[in-house]
Amino acid sequence: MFENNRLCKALGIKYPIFQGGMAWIGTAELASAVSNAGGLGIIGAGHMPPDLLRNEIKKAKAWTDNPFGVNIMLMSPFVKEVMQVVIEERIPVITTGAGNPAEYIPALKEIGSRVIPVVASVALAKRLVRTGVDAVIAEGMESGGHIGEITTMSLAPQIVDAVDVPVIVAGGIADARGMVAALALGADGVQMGTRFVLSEECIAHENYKKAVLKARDRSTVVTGLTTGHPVRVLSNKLTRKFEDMERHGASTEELDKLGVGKLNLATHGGDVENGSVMIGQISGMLSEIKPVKVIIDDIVAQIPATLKRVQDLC
Ligand code: TUI
Repeated sequence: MFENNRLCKALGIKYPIFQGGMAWIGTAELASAVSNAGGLGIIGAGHMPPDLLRNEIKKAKAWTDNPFGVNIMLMSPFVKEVMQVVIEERIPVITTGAGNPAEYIPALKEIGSRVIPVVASVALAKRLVRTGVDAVIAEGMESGGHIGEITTMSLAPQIVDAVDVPVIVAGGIADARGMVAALALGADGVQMGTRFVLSEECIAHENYKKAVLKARDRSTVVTGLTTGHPVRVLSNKLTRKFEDMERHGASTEELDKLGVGKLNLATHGGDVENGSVMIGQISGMLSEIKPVKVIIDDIVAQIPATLKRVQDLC
């Protein structure tokens, strides 16, 4: 399977399955496991200082011989230094999130890295393709963390029609049904975040994983719609406080301040009530923690039956 997939060929991977580059939990442990299982593991640089990122890259290089990527969160205060690290370490695939990476593209292309930004709109996808990106990740608002405004179902085909580079679809995908649906929408591959949180290799605190296991379809909310930084998180004490402050006319600064340090508090501190549990809407479907290899093998194994079901209906 996937022998003729242009994304797999271009990146040297077996399956067109990316692991979302999640801040704090997209570590070398998870990224190397995904790459070893035939997908593309991605270290999430998040707000990491450059030294820490370099350390994660060194670990991942030791733990896998397969290609892996780094996701650069463009709102990070360390973005320039982190770009320098990935260039020095000659990381073959750079994904970006939460902004427009245009100014960094020439330097990354110069060392031969594939640049694959996450986009949440057709306009940004078209603009970035003109600057020479190799593919785009179309991320629907079902995803956890920082999101756009359009659902995967509506965004994916519009981006596929608008650009001539491979499209990876993200947001609401966690099994073969989701993957086949994304491919039907015109995707060349998929990216999953929440599914990989519930893996044995993910280093998230056990309370964080338990919270994801307990989540139902309507357990997440989007905060920050008024500040221009919408973030999908599990509904909890923190989001209720945020909503309360928002209702009482708190300023963007006050609201942004409330979020500082809260992701780490949840992912590592295990405080899933006062911390920020960034997970996607598909968490409601997930009920099992599995090794990364089993997650990927199960999805790939289910693809023929999923396709057959579709065909039998037509
Ligand atoms: O980046 C993400 N998801 C993230 S980043 C993150 S770290 C964080 N921590 C605390 C508070 C806020 C963030 C957590 N989750 N996904 C990729 C993504 N990028 N989704 C949406 C976008 C996006 C949105 C608008 C990309 C570009 C864009 O347009 C920018 C522009 O200038 O046009």
